[in-house]
Amino acid sequence: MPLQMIREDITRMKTDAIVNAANSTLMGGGGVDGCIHRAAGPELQQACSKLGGCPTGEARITPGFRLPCKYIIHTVGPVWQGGSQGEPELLRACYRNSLALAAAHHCRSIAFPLISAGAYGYPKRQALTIAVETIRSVLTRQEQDMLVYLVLLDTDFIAREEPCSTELPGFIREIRSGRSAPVHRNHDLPGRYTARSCAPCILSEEDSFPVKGFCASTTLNNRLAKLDESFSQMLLRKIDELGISDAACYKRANTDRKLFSKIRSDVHYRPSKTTAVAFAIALELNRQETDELLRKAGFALSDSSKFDIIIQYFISKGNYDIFEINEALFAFDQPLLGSR
Ligand code: AR6
Repeated sequence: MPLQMIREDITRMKTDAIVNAANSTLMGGGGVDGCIHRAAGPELQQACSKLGGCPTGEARITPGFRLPCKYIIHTVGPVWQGGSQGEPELLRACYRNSLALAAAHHCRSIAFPLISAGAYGYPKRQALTIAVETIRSVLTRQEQDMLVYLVLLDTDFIAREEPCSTELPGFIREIRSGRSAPVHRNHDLPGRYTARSCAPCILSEEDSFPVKGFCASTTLNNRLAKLDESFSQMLLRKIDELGISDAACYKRANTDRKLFSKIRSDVHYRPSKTTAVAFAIALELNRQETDELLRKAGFALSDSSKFDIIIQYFISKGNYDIFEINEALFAFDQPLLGSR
């Protein structure tokens, strides 16, 4: 049950369920509630009027009507009153109860807005932390796989208030200007372009034989017969060494069972770069091991991409919290780690 953040109007989400930040009458209002009622059509208000309201922290469900989702889950967030009136617990209850209702209706995907972070005045950074922590605690416990989206319209506050935000832009700039070299650089690459290695290789008749029209040397065939450990082999070896379960690993990687089964059953599985990095983070690999795992999937971390630098930054800090990393990637408009 992975968690992804996305910039989108929630009414456009094609998930099984979307969540509405409603008020306790459930009869519609402004903000995301207004958008959802307008897009779903008047049938939604008729359905809501039969529900008899909803107390703060609880959740109710209706069909999606004219929206692309099957269900709308209506939850009522707390009004921010300074934080000492039980607001955090009520906000957590909104996410927990909405996820439980979605699971009870066999939803495989759900999209949340940032509940209470608009008209109800909850400080956005705190609301985001509660959302991420609560969703992640449910997803680590839940057996059933569900894809959870956190839909954020205004994302400036993440870049402004992110703990890493003061350091990360500097880190990116320093690497770009070459002023700092915080990452291990491999200087001992074999001298592939020496005169000797460039000399043409003349094969004798016995040395070569045709493979599908191509004449491969025995040396090449020997090399091909002795392929190094693959990405999936290294991943599974590391899981064994750490003594963690497959499920613990794919959850830490923000991916799901389906993807992991593919990797497990295909020794030559070629992951996307975000998946390969997600597993390096899940296994808490150091920089050298991360490079090794990525190389096996045909990738590298360079100093020329924001994505790569953000990953390097978190690894150099020993911070393997995939959700924090994703918040930073999201704030810098980079692809997120894990499944989507
Ligand atoms: N898609 C995604 N997120 C949105 C959208 C959208 N279309 N529109 C707004 N947001 P709010 P609350 C974000 O005020 O604070 C209503 O009147 C918005 O940027 O909708 O829980 C209800 O009837 C913000 O981050 O909900 C209640 O009376 C977040 O959704 C009251 O407001 C929540 O903002 C509920 O207030």
